[in-house]
Amino acid sequence: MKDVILRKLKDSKGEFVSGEELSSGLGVSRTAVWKCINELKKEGYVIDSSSKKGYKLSYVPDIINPWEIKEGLDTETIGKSVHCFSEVDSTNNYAKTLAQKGCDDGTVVLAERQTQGRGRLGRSWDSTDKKGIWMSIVLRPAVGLEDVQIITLAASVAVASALKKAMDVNAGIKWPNDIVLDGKKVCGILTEMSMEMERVNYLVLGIGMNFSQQESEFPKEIRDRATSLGIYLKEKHGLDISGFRRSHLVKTILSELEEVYDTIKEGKVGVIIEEWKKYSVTLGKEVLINYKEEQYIGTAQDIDQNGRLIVRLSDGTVREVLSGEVSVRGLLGY
Ligand code: BTX
Repeated sequence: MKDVILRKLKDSKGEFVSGEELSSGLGVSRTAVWKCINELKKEGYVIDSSSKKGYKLSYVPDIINPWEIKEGLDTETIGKSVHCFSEVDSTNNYAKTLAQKGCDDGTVVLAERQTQGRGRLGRSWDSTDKKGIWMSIVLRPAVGLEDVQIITLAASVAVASALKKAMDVNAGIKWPNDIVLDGKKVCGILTEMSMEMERVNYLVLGIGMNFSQQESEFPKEIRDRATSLGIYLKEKHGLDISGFRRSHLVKTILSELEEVYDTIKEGKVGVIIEEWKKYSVTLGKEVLINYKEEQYIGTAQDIDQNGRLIVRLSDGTVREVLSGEVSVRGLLGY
């Protein structure tokens, strides 16, 4: 019922809607409407009440809930089912539980805060309350293990392209899928999967986007490497992040993700690779590769059709590097 009331208030575009109209339209009492209005107010919506005129929505907060995400979402698969929480341990964990229970392809899980946000290779992901987009998407592509890396690269293309479309931000991609702004990480992507008979049963794409943190809100040890859209927009363009909505960026990411997902389903992997290269800040750069006990320096030359990074070492040998097993660091920042 809350979503219907919100819809009506939004549709009235800043005009009052009478309590009578809301209650008769919904077939509920005016007290029930009043209770809903109070719940919306508690969530941060600013709603003016007048005993004569009714209710008027005057401010929509930057909150993550299924109504804000689904409103105007132009996708067919991704985001048809959206689960939002104020707190979870990790949205990837929750998404995995849903996937194991058989949820639909494209199911989305979002949380305002993660208590145990995870990065790759067992690392942790700082997920401050209401300051970022902590989101996981369940995908059920009909592919084998060899295509998983491409899907991960495609996700980073979708995020970079969404940043451009929604916020006019030019982000780069550090192989395989860190999204960076001026050499600092603004977003990380963690792909986890379940395999069955050598086919992908499901994938969980975890996307962590720093939105409005101040520098002091990042843990000390990552301050020199992490940034948020808020820090970047302020420094670069003198813009305040409060003029942007996380929900708008989420919708744009989901829409871009559906586009690259469709491209992969059509078998056009080359298109994804070319797009990825446009955003790459790794290719052509010297990189330091950490693989188990081994460390080597080389030049990142290309990525192949499976998304492996092609690195030429100083002695001329060429190595194909798969993500997941290595850490790659640019010698000059990212
Ligand atoms: P990663 O292993 O590439 O990055 C993790 C490393 O990045 C950490 O070791 C730390 O140095 C640094 N770091 C930690 N938190 C942040 C942050 N907020 N911003 C910038 N740098 C940071 C990248 O892993 C993949 C991260 C995926 C996160 C999403 S959030 C939704 C989903 N749920 C979940 O538990 N993980 C994913």
